[in-house]
Amino acid sequence: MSDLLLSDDEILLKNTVSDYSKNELAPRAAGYDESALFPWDNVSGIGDLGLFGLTIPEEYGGSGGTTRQLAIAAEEIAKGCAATSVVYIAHLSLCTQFINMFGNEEQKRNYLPDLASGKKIGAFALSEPGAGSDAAAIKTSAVKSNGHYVVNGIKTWISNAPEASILVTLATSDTSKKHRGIEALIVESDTGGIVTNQIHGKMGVRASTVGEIIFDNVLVPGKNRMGGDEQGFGQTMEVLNASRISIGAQCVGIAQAALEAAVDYAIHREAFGGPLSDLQGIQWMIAEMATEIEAARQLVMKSASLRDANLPFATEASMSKLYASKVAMESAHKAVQIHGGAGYFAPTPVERYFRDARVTEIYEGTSEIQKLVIARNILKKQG
Ligand code: COS
Repeated sequence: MSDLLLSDDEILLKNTVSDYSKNELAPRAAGYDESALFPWDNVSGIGDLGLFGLTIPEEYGGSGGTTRQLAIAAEEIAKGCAATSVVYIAHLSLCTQFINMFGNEEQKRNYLPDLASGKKIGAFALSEPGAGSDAAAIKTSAVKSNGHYVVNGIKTWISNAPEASILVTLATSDTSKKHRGIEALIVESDTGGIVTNQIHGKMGVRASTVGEIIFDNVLVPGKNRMGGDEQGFGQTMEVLNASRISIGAQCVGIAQAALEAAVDYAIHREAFGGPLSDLQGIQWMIAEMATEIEAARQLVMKSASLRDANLPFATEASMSKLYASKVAMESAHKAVQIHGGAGYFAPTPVERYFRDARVTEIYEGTSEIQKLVIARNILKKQG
């Protein structure tokens, strides 16, 4: 990112997170990829840097930062360890931000400080076996009874679920109302009736643990519902709109790591009597990667700036995620190509970047859902 476009505070943040990512996250990334264990030491380091509370107001234990700052931190974390950036984004951009955006004063005071410090891990429980892209089709039920909601159902592919203490959970009080019957509940994961099973076998971002959560007659206090009755779907859309900026930034981080690995390899690998970097075919790939990464970064920062300025940003956020995930995938693809046979094997990081990038076209709204959001917004404006 050109320093001309960042404020002094943003440059300081970028340099701080970049140093931490290079010195601490990157050296551990291959080990975490192999073990697929939750990266507790990375989480603790990110907590020490105060990054879990970046966009949370100071009165609730955060640092009151901007969406731009979050994008800068997410990119730098992802550059060192994409899996850790998934943990970070699921925790902050989805769970913690949901409570920050839609919780009442009591809910914020109760839950935000421990989330903003990283003392407690948060997760966002939306997807179900029968409801992924079609979020309004969730079946997990929340039935009002004696001041509580009785929650029953199954959530799946929930990032951070095995470690999370706080679950922002979407459940329906009336399936016939579709998206108009959905409640957003703050659920403590040690409540009776909750069983979490880790799901193994991920292609990439393997240290970002994922789980299935089974709710069996779970009693959630009525006061833990956010906003008014049945407002959960609109709230979810707003949280996802904002979080797609963080995912765009994560994609830029993965792509940048792939570019840097490819450049390093091209300079040091000899072929046809000189370094690979002398070959025009390699130079063109590097030029394309660098150009597309910079374009993706600027799109991410534009969406973040719009959000910080309280201007409509949902179209640009979906564009950021759509484009940056494509750039992450294509940059990782080119980085493997530049490495040739070596790039297909684990000792080079590029095969990991290739696997890590793939999910960015799927989670927090597939590329097809981003296109749907973008097209609907454009058509609505001109309709
Ligand atoms: N931002 C704000 N509001 C939105 C919105 C968006 N991006 N998309 C839809 N809405 C609102 C609509 O304005 C409508 O509001 P009203 O009830 O006031 O009219 C409501 O939500 C329902 O919208 P719509 O009829 O378009 O719903 P659909 O079911 O056709 O489509 C999509 C909704 C597909 C956009 C939604 O289900 C979605 O985003 N799916 C992806 C979910 C996802 O990202 N999952 C990843 C798991 S979380 S890691």
